[in-house]
Amino acid sequence: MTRKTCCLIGAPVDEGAVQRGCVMGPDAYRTAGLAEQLRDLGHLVEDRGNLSAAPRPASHPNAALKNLPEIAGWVPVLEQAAYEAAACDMPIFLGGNHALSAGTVPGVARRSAERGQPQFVLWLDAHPDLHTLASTRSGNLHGTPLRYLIGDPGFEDVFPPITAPVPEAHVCFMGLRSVDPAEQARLHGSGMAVHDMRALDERGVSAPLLAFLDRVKQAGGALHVSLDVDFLDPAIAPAVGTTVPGGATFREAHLIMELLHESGLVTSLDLVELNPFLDDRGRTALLMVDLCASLLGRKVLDRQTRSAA
Ligand code: 4U7
Ligand code: MN
Ligand code: MN
Ligand code: MN
Repeated sequence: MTRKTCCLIGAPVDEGAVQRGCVMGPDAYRTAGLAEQLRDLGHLVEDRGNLSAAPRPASHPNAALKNLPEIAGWVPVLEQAAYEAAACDMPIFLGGNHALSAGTVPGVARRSAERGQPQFVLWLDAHPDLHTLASTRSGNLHGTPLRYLIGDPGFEDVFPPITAPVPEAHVCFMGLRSVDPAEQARLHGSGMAVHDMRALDERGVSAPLLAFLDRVKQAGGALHVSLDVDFLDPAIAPAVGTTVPGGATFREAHLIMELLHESGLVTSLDLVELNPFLDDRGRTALLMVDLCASLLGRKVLDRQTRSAA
């Protein structure tokens, strides 16, 4: 197995979600043994500690928006940190709520653009997070990062202009099961690959994922994976503010990680939305660490042994 340098970057973004507590996410992953698991797999692990950001003055006519100055402060800090971390084989951003991807994805995409590599994004989530600042009804900014990172208008003067927007045709969603009307309107007729839970029920996870991975490979692309805890069924992953029933099972999620590992295409990863305050004896943190280990090469049997058996 190829040994990688994995860089852990804590992004304790708490503002922007329904419920406070994601601030504890990075430390919960550390407590759950993320670094140790990755080292056991033979990787080098550099824990770069946690980032912090001061709020920046920001305003917008949508009165529902919550914590706009806090997130406006986080986004450029995360973008720069992600750009720097992308020099590492495998930057792993430990959230923090999903608003952080408005910084991490543009940051890694800027690095990919410099390398001449097209950037792709796999969004594993119950939600598409495709609101603009104007369309969000809840005002929770963790529902907006994807819309910003594909370079759509509506974020001017709040978040920085994006150097390397991810083309919408390079985005793949898996696990959707809660989509607001404004998001549905943006998805309709877009070039984004949309695999909602129904599609996964009908086709399984492997065919849609392999089709997307093939496109990434053909393009010589870099692949960022953004894993929202609520992608998983709340019965196995209760530590999240936005539980939606009918999520991915333990095996569906692991199979995705195993296929991602085998593809060798993943270049960066967000682990987002873990709210340790809502966890049950650490089980969600442990499951997320387990999934991360599968993405980085843990398997029960190697291929040859499996097929010979
Ligand atoms: B997450 C929601 F209305 N769409 O805008 C909203 F359903 O990062 C949820 O995926 C957003 O957890 C969820 O508040 C954001 C809601
Ligand atoms: Mn999300
Ligand atoms: Mn979600
Ligand atoms: Mn959420």
